[in-house]
Amino acid sequence: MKEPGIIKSPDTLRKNRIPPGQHTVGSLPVLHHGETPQTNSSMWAFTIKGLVEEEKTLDFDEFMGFAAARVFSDIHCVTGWSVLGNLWEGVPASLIKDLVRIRPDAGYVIVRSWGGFTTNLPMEEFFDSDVLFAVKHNGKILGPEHGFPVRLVVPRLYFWKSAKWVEGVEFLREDTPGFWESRGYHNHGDPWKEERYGSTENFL
Ligand SMILES: Nc1nc2c(c(=O)[nH]1)N[C@H]1C(S)=C(S)[C@@H](COP(=O)(O)O)O[C@H]1N2
Ligand SMILES: [Mo]
Repeated sequence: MKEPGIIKSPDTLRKNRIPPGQHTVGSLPVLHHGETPQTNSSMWAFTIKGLVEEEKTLDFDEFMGFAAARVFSDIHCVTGWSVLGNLWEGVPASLIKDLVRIRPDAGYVIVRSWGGFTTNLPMEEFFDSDVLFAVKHNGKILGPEHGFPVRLVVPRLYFWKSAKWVEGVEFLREDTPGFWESRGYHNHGDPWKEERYGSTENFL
């Protein structure tokens, strides 16, 4: 099969690629809340639900049949480290538009991961051309600690939006804060605007 062309996330074309308050590190740290799940691809399924005409669940082989995106991106963790120049391979988020009919009143997406982790995005940003469900990082299958078998990658926002061990997406009318977003992190998370932490209104 022909390799897909590489989509360069727009932030990798900046002259200065390091956002304010960040420093670069050489290799990708491991960071998450809770334990690394012992998942495998035969147990894995991906569900698209919420404001869609018909909910849909795909198994790993069905999902992988759509793997046709390569994205070059930088990573910025809200805790301060950045990793420049990552190559991701997987399924473009925009493919979901071909798999289900999204209702016109949908405006937001919540991404759900194994173990209950969630993160929220405006639908428009979820469908940006550089957002993908990655199965490979720098040419290698994801390690268990980095989200195997499938993780989301949202290159233009802080890395907490890049949910590991992702199991589905839900389309919503109202924006609904995810795991970190309801624990004090910014609802949006643009590293170039230093949208690190939210207003106190976000704290329960
Ligand atoms: N399921 C899940 N995904 C997650 C997290 C998490 O706690 N659970 N943490 C996020 C945060 S804060 C970061 S910085 C990145 C770290 O990814 P890495 O361990 O592959 O470097 O995963 C993100 N995705
Ligand atoms: Mo993070």
